[in-house]
Amino acid sequence: MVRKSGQTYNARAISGPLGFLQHTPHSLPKMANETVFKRYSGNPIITPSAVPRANSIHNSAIVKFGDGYAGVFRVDEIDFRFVLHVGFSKDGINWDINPEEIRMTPVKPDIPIPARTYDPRITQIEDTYYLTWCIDSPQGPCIGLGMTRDFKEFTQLENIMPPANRNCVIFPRKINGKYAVLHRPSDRGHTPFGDMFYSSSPDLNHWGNHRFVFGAVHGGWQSTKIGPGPAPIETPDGWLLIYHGVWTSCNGYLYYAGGALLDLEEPWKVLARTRDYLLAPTEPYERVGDVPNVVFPSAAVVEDGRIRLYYGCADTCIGMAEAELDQVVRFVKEHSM
Ligand code: BMA
Repeated sequence: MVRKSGQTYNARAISGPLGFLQHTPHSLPKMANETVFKRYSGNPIITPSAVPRANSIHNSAIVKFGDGYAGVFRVDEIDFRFVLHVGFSKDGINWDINPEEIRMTPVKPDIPIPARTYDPRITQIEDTYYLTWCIDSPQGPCIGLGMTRDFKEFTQLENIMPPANRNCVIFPRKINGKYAVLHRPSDRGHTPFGDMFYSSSPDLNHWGNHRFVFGAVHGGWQSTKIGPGPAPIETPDGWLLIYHGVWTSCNGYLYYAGGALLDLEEPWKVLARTRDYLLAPTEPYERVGDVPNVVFPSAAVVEDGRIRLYYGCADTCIGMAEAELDQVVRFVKEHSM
């Protein structure tokens, strides 16, 4: 079966338990110790072949949109410009990615249009989709803010965070009457540290009320740094946050996905946080790529009580894993440190 995006090896189509089409590769045994999240058998779902000038496509944002899905994709091009592309899908698996990069219209003429942009997250608040992403500015990485209602016209607002900050995601509703974000201050390089902070704003422009949320933990998969992943998911047990944790081995960084539950009204209060990871780089497409041994969770779509987690694989392509939302919440509580 020929797929528009993604898979290049031979695949057989079968009906999945949810009616999704699943593709079972013939030859690759699963390497993973999977707990709650199960990888989609046709992973990786999007590869650089989906975009004409892509060297890699990874760490991207996906949301429900209309009767399908929309996404903003990190594309590192063959001249190593990092740009964002919009894409659409009927089923969340097969994607049409626009070959042209997104050109945003700034609300003020002096908002700098960045040359290198990466790691977008999208949050829907009412009928508007807010985009946060990392901008490589001459003074270091900082966080940009954009908005769209239709994924055709994008408006660029004032940057949310000055340098140096590399990860930021907006909560899907106001908390105590204010917009709220989780973000991760960093340095100008590959940042061998990093803790997560909460900030809020009355207008998406002025940010304050900064609170420490949680940080790296000595020893293990989240010992070097952590950073927020997809927009937090509201549950009766708190905000479910899927985040990345990094371990420094003798051979460099490895990226994992973990989960936390944060207080609904005071999200800087951590109710639970996994000591066991949710996902580790174990599959060949997660182990081998431009940056080996990376799973980088960046989007979560919840439908009918199930989460589809989209994640960057080895800074090269995009994978997807699924789980029941209540099982993820239970796992985070039962495997909390
Ligand atoms: C982070 C970002 C990500 C990247 C990750 C792993 O600091 O640059 O874009 O995926 O490192 O390489």
